[in-house]
Amino acid sequence: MTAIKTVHARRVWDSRGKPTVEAEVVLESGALGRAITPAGASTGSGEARELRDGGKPLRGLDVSQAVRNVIGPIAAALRGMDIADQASLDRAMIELDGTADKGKLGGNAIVAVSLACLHAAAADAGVPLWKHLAAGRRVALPVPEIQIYGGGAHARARVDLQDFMVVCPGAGSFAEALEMTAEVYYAAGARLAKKGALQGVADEGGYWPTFKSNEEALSELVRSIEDAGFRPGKDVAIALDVAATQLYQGGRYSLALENRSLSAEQLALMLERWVDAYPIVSIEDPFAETDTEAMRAFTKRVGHRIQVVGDDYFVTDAKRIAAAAAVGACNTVLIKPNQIGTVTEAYAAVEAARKAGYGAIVSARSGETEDVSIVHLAIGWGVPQLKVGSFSRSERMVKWNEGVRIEEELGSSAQVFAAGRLFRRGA
Ligand code: 2PG
Ligand code: MG
Repeated sequence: MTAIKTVHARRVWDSRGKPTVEAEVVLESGALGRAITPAGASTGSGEARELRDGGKPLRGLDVSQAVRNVIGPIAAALRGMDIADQASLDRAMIELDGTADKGKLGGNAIVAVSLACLHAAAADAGVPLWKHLAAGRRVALPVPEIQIYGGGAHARARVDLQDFMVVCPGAGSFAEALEMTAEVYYAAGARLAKKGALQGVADEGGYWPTFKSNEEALSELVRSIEDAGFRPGKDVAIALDVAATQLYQGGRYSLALENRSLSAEQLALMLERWVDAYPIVSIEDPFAETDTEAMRAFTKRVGHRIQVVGDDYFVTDAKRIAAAAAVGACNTVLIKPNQIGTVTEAYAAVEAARKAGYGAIVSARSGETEDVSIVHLAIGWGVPQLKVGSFSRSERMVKWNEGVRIEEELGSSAQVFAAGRLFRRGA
């Protein structure tokens, strides 16, 4: 056994310039693990609670109490414990916190320590984190889901839908998927600039467009795929994150850009029409986190043709996944460690998805850093897809580049890249 010697934390800054928690775990062997907590903008109400200081400085967003909670009570509880026993480490923090939403110590304090422990265990074993998690199993690179236009809470709702993304069913490798996406990203930027509709980039590095309707984003994305020399749907397909919890007001879905509000049924019909008309292979959070009936009905209608992904709807909670599976709501789960707060619980969500026969996507948050843990989690846990935002800004590129390195290291020992199998659409 290797025991934990010290647990330390400090305030660092995320990609929106907001304070966040970095944790560092040092072992008796001298091995070190470090991790930084990310932050969402379109958050589910069931997420582990971020502890922020409130008050005037830094608009209330400082994390000094969360940092003190790591340096004080969390460090005292974990000191001397076995780094190889992640479940016990996480359980110790959950019990020390004692609340349902981790709000006493802060989900942002706990998840940084949980991930830092995992990194320390891998460092102690002298292997990269993905390898430590894979424990001898053959692994594959995840299929990237990459944003081209950003909207919703990441671009002041300039378009109502949050993420217009691409996946590359025509790619034979992770590296090739990135190369194809780069071509589409450049082509999309060039089209927007020509139209005078390019306002900059949104929080996750996708273009911040001034489209007249949400559907215009879809038709422009199809043209961008063609401009880049690819066949829409065959080589490169579209994935959406509606992030519909953000649009939900008084039981209806508000599309502010188009000045209209839709019932769940009308929204379902619109999305279904889009699935017919555009090469869409995945839709995330098509309805609000509380709208199980709409999720269930929509999955029944289109779930055999496309991925229906739950993000705010599941908040990486194994119990919610099992409950949704029992009624047939969604068929794929987004996995974000900071939504649930510990590595052990995030992995339980991966297992719950597997048990339900659901797909899974490990995902970054809109507020990110240079931390690359999620790339290793996706590979080591055998999760077949990875969502990291767009193809610009280094807090995104650092993760894509980490995947490039791991794919190179794996060489021919990697399992087959699954993009074609996952996303080749008959229609
Ligand atoms: C999402 C994420 C990432 P946020 O909704 O899937 O795109 O956004 O981190 O703001 O919740
Ligand atoms: Mg989402």
